[in-house]
Amino acid sequence: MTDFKKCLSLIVSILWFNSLMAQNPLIQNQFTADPSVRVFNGKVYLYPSHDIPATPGHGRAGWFCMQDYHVFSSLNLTDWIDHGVIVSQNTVPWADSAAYSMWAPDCIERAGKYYFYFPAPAKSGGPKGFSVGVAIANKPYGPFVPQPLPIAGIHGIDPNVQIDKDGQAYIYWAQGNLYGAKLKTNMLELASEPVKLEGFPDKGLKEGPYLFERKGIYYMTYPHVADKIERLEYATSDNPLGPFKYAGVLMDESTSGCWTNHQSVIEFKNQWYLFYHNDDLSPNFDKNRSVRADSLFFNEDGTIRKITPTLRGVGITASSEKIQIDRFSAKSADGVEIAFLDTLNKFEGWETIFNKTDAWVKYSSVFFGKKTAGHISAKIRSVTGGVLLVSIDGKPGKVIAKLIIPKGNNWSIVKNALVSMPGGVRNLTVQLTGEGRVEADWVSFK
Ligand code: FUB
Repeated sequence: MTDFKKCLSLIVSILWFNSLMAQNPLIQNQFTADPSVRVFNGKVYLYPSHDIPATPGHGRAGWFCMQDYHVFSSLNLTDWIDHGVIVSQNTVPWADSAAYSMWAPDCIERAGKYYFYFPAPAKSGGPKGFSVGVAIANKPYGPFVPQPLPIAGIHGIDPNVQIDKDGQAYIYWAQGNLYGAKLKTNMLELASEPVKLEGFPDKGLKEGPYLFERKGIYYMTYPHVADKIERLEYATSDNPLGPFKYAGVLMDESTSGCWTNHQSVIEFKNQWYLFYHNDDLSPNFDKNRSVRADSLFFNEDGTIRKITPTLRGVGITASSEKIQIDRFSAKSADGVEIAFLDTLNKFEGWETIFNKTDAWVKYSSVFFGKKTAGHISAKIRSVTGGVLLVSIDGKPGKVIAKLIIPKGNNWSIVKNALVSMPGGVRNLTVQLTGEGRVEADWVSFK
């Protein structure tokens, strides 16, 4: 495809589908969990589970409730396009359409076809527990055609498929422990007897296997209940089916208490990333989860540095977008609160509340165009009135704008000329000067 056609197809897809921009969590207009992320043809595709709240007659209250899968794509890890539903419990011939248990999926490409793997309980008369099905498409975003039957020989959840350098495909899944087998080249049938993978901690639930290879080392990543809730760990091997050797913790247990976590790892444009989930948009019910991403780094010896979850996440934010400073990279020790804009509709997102002199938040990696003059605008309110200083490259750094917020109870858009318009990718700091209480939804530069 020529560059012009690629550009046109991106514009068309942005107009036709839902375009979303977010830091962490990545998708903020619906719940997403169990991210399996792939790079296909230079684009990042996110295949998550789709949590929904159970309602009478639809799913079990207080438990996971999932009836379908969406796929999302991104060229830059900041802007995501929702391509809509690709597989639903109502369209899989063998699946129980009343189960609401379309758990963690995966997708892989082979010879120009895309194979989407998903666990689900079968209709009555079929195998008990979870089976794993496959749906096939010619494009990463579908349309996907579900196969008439699940894969024979697999009973469990959280399928993960990898194709090794020699072309051999492997499928992994979980059933308390982690299991694996070879797949035939049709990607639909097992080519070897399933084996229980060895080398992981004996005690505690393990699920969500996700294998990747780097420099000849096979990394098996997985959530594990080492204590009370899941944390992310990894083990390594020189063979896709092990035995593996426990290598450490990728991410500690969620500080908000989300019981599950679930991960995938990709390299995109020479940077490695961990995708995982937490309960950001549903802090009181951890079965309605949201997908996040953070950068992942290897040590010289091939071990992975433990990842600290951030709100800022990954990717570069254009200065002309609404910059959600509540997804900060750093903040002052006190004087900053983050709150939902509307506790009855958490999909509205968050606001930053500055309530102490000199309180600040830093938001990294904002891309400024090459203009030499411009304006800042911000959605803001302040019951006391107050002044925010906006600076780059430090705290306070070089001040580029001052926002004088009049006293009032309502949100308004406050606008001011910039002292100077920076260029390139810069780190932004927003700081309260003097006394007062100022609430900010976003800031933007034009
Ligand atoms: O999303 C349902 C289940 O929760 C997944 O299959 C597990 O990995 C856990 O995240």
